[in-house]
Amino acid sequence: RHHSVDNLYFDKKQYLQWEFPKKNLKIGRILGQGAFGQVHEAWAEGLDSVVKPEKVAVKTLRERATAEEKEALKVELDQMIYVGNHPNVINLLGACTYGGQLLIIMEYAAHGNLLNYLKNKSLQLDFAYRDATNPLIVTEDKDILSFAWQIAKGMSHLESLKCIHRDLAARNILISETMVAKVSDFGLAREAYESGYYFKESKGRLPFRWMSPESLLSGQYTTKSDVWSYGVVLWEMATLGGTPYPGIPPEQMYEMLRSGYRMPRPEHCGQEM
Ligand code: ACK
Repeated sequence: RHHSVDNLYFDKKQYLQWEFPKKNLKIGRILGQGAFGQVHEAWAEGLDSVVKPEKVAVKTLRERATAEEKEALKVELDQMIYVGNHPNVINLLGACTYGGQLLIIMEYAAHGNLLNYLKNKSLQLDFAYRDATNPLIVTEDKDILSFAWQIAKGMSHLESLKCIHRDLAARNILISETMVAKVSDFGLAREAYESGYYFKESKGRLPFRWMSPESLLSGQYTTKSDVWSYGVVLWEMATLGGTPYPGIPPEQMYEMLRSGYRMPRPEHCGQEM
């Protein structure tokens, strides 16, 4: 009834097409730490016949990674190959698969993740110190409105591929040099095939505040539960990086939602929006 990509194996031929020579890759500093890996900035020489080395992001496993973690990174690469190119999704550029260490080469997002972007904007605007006589309508900000639309387009692309993200949140949206929002982090993503359902079997750390009631209750994920998470992302935008359901402990989330509780309109969100 339900399928996952867990049992996908590497199609060697499909894989060759993405192979990039490791010697043409110059790895730089760590950009961020993921659940089981790390992302470095890097320069790739000869990528797409570009003459000068192109700045890219490279995901690798931490040292002494477990077999499960190795598998998870392979699944992530599978997922990126499957999802293909879209302007609002972090695109795969290549991979190094030889020499026992898997490197995933992806496009570099110069402005980092959306959550940090929002928090910086909040500081710049002196957001917390605004008073009622000088109201600020965050949802009238062109960049923020545009991000909301672009994330929707990226997610719509995933839906068209029957791909469920399962961890959509501002921290998993990256902003490119040219201010394009890109959905990233397919670590948790799963294809749903015909049924449109995915049931999570094992318990990892879960993004409770972004999860729909049915995901919280029974681990059921669909495109519709991604839409719920998208709503929470809109709330993160309207609050310039606030933590959803402030003051509510995660273990009370399900009960609150079940009893009908929903977050109120954020103060700086326009009425119309
Ligand atoms: O904004 P950050 O600190 O920078 O949060 C994430 C972090 O790694 C963990 O995923 C950085 N990161 C990940 N992928 C990319 C990318 N493609 N381009 C730039 N930075 C990235 C990001």
